[in-house]
Parts: sequence; structure tokens; C-alpha cells
Amino acid sequence: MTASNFRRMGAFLAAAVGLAPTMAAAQQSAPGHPQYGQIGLQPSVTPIMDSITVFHDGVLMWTISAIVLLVLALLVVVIVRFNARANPVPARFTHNTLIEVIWTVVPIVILVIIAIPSFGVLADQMTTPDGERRYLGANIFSFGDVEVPAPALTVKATGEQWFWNYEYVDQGLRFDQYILSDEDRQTQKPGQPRLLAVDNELVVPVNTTVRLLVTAAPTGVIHAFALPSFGIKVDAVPGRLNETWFNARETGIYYGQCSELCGKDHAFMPIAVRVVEQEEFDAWLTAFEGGDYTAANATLAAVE
Ligand SMILES: [Cu+2]
Repeated sequence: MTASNFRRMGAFLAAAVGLAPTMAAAQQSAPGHPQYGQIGLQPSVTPIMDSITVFHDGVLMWTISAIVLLVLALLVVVIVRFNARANPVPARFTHNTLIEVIWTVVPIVILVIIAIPSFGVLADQMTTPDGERRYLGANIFSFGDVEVPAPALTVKATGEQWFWNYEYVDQGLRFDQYILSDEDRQTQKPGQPRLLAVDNELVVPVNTTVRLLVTAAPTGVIHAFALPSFGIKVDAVPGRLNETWFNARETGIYYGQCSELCGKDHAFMPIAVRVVEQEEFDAWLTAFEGGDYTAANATLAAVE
């Protein structure tokens, strides 16, 4: 076993010990993209991803781990106690009402316990905030703790073959987002991850609710807009407008990818969202509204 395998096992054990329904709230300084040797979900920066993280780490992982251990124990008992040598004369009964009721009722109870937060999180994702509705956040068994303001910005993401186009709907501004080739990345944004870095990030303000409309080019194919640290995965379908939302609490660049097999460059149409302070966003948007997209991007701090 190599040293890196040991490191991964250590990380896995640390993750297993640290699993608790409150852990997502404590996470911070998200890198915005996968890390080498990473196990588990990318750190969350939105209320929806808080819910997903707690649901996965605090409910689903414990549930499936317990079921795996129970089934393993049953298999071991059967192998040891009921093999042909240990148990040469098998019993001939076929039914046991009590055990059959138990193995029907217990899975139903488990599924109901999983279903309650599952539908809650799904409803949160599908319901754009109006300023009054409360969201689950990290407490997925609550009736909603987290206040989220109504959207201050609407962005439409359109999946094209094979890149993304974004429109600031109320401002009527559009731009395309292409992957950076490796040479361009090394000269322009050497600190950014390969196959994820793009020429133009989608710029949005921090701590602001953004309504996200997702579709695909009318003559194109189906894509999917997926951004792990925001907890977003929405199909981009020609002729159909899907709606979700996010409210990111940390500045930085967050990366995602098209998550629907869409053709030859499916793997090369990454998504990058740059979350900036409100003043930076205002300056950027004013410059963009002035008609010069390059000048607008020049107002942002250079990306390493
Ligand atoms: Cu695609």
C-alpha cells in the first residue's frame, strides 16, 4: 500500500468520524473545483448545497453503511452456521410471519425517513425565493430556517454546441463562455484548473439571490448545467426554460461541467461562475452596459 493510499484512508476515516448533520455550516474557503485525492462532496457555498451535503453525509452515508454492515453480518452468519458441514440436515420450514413483517416494515420506515428531507430539498431547489419562504439549509429536518432574499438578478444560461452562452436578462447583455486551451490557460490563468478554466466567467455578486434560467439552443441538443459547490444540476433542453436559483456566500470562482452527454465536446464545455463583491459587480456591469465586454472584464481583479 502506497503512502498516498494511506493518506486517502486517513482522509476517509477523518471524514467518517467527522460526519454530523451540522458539519456543512462550518465549512469554509471552498476551492470551487475538485481537489487531488478528494473524497466526498465539494465544499458548499449556498443554502441548497448545505442541504445536499447534510443529506448525503449525515443521512444517506450512515444509512447505507448500516445496511451494508447488517447484510454482511447476515451473510457471515449464513456462511458459518448453515454450511453443509456445520448444518448437514437443513430445516424444512419456509415461512416466518414475524420476520417477514419486520423486513417489509423496516425498509418502508427507512425510505420514509429518507423521503421527507429529500422532497424538502427538491422543493427548495425548484422554488425561487420570494423573500418570505424559508429554506432548509443545513437543518434538513426543520420546516425551514434559512431566510433567502428575492432574486436581484436574472441570468439565462444556454447550452450551445459546445460552449455556454449567458444572458443578463433584465440588462439585455449576452456573452459566450469557452474553455481555455491548455496553452492559453498557462499564459492567461496559470493558477486555474485544466479543463475547467474558461475565457469569460459568469460574474455575479456575493450574498445575492440569482434566478438562473437554463435552456439549450433551439437547433441544438440537450445539455445540463451542473455546479457542485452551488448544489445545482439542471437539464438544458431546447425549447424549454428550466428555472432554479442560487445565493453564494463566498467570493471566488466556482467550476462546473455540462452533465448530459451532448456530443463530441461534451467534456470541453466547463462552467465557471465568478462571485465578486457587490461594488465590483456594479463596476463590471456598468462597463459591460457601456458596450465593451473586454473593458468590463478588465475592471475585475486579475485571476492567477
Ligand atoms: Cu453539453
